[in-house]
Amino acid sequence: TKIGILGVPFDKGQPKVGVANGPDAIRNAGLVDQLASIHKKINIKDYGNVSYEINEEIEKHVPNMRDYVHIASCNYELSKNVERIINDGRICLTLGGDHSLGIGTVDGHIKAKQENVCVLWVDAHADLNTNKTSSSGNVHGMPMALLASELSDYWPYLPGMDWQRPVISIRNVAYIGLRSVDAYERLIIDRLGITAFGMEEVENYGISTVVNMALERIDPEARRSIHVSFDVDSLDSLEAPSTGTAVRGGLTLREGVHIMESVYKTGRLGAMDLVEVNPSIGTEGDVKRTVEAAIHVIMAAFGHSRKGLIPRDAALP
Ligand code: DIR
Ligand code: MN
Ligand code: MN
Ligand code: MN
Repeated sequence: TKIGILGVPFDKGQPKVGVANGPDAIRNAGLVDQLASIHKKINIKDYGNVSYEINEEIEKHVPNMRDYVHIASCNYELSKNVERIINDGRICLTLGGDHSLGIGTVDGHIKAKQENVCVLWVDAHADLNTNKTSSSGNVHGMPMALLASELSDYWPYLPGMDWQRPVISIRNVAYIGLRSVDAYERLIIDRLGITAFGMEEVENYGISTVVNMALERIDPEARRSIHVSFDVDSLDSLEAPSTGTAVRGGLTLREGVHIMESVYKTGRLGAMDLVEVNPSIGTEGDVKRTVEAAIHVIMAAFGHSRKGLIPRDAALP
């Protein structure tokens, strides 16, 4: 397994300070060493943090999209970085930052894999608002609506976003963990028949069946590269309190780990985002618990086994 880590210290998709320090909080807790300990053959390269310059040519304002110029400029750089890391033969692990960065990571993945991608969006929220339906104007509530080809007619012309093509069909997208969905988001999910497993489905079927059904629906032939965009607020707020829009009644850490173990077993993980860890929210203990939860989820994605792994060159000492 070859992994490329990319930090995105970006916080302009939502109003709370601190989420830009998510990537370094996760690194400082020992992410690279822990990943390296999974097995000897794992090869990790940390590409550092993405930086971007404001594109001065972009029209400054799009109605009801806060900090639009930053969003467009950062995601442009991010998409190019993700595309390059995947083309280097690595699974791209992006550490956020707020979830508006999903615009760039999914775009870069799609470009690298010539559209042969499906998306698992693990989140308490659907992130499916347009600038017309959003009541907050926060772009971290909009990335899925920007990515979905079926919704392109609902957007105005977005200056400086012309690179964001091609977009993904909503048929290749599934949600897991939903429990805070706005009225228009629900309307879109129902009208378009989007595969959406909220908490009730997790209760009814169990997490194992839910992940398998989700993957089957978005990639029936089991041949697409899988993009997991994991918002840490999908986890229950007891497991991951240090996040900007925590919602109670969420996934347990075990369920989060189970999702990623199942994805790992497919052998088709192409990119993963771990977003919305905000080290400025909560006590020191809250932050530690949230960062540890994030690392457990990431470790499962790259082959850490709760059963234990036999050494590859297995000979008894
Ligand atoms: C809400 C909250 N649906 C919005 N979204 C969040 O502002 O659009 N997304 N928190 O992560
Ligand atoms: Mn989100
Ligand atoms: Mn969320
Ligand atoms: Mn968010």
